[in-house]
Amino acid sequence: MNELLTIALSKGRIFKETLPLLKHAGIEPLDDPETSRKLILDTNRPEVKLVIIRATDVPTYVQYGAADVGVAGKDVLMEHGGEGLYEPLDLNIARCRMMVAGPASAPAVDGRLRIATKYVNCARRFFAEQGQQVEIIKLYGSMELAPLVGLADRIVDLVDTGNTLKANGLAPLEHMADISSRLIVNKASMKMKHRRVKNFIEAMAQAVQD
Ligand code: PRT
Ligand code: MG
Repeated sequence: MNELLTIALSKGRIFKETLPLLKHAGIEPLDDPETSRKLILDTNRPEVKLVIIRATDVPTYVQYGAADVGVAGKDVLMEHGGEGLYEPLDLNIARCRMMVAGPASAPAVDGRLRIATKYVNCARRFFAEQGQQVEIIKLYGSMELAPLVGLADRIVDLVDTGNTLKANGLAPLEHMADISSRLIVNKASMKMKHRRVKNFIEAMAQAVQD
């Protein structure tokens, strides 16, 4: 008998970059999430399902066992905290850096810096370690806009090519973390479906190597 394995994935770059790894592991979705409205996708393997959710929700689904495994950016995992999860494998995809950025001609700010970000926990931790007093403003997107309109002195955001920063007159100021996507596993699934989950991790590890 084959146990069901549910894999949580987000649309966009994580889905696109995970697809070849899944294929290498013998798993191919029967629908394309970019065109299908289905949130649960069947695969060529009857016992393997994909659930398609927002990137920031992936750790939550896996933490509560709504999915056995998932793929999430290290940024999302650092912000979530990783409770209830194992993180057995770096998939080496969707790579970028988490950085502090600000106006290219960064004016010195006296007093508390205002930091706009969706990564409030990461930002709080980082500036606390630096002994720097900051005020953090939570945003859900377009962080690059905040310094341009006087909402914040700096942002904490992901940077890949740096083109988005540059196009908005911003520059990277401090490197916080190297980011890539990780395979995450629900702790109960790791015990209860041990062989199934272990086989999947090994197949994905092999796919990353090849
Ligand atoms: O977009 P949506 O709000 O639905 O969700 P999301 O932004 O969480 O998902 P998605 O698919 O955009 O990102 C998923 C994951 O991809 C992130 O959690 C990261 O782990 C990873 N990743 C890798 C990136 C980037 N590279 C990246 N460059 N995520 C976002 N960006 C953005 C960045 O925020 C900035 O706006 O791209 C812009 C910078 O790119 P450059 O090349 O101009 O520097
Ligand atoms: Mg995005």
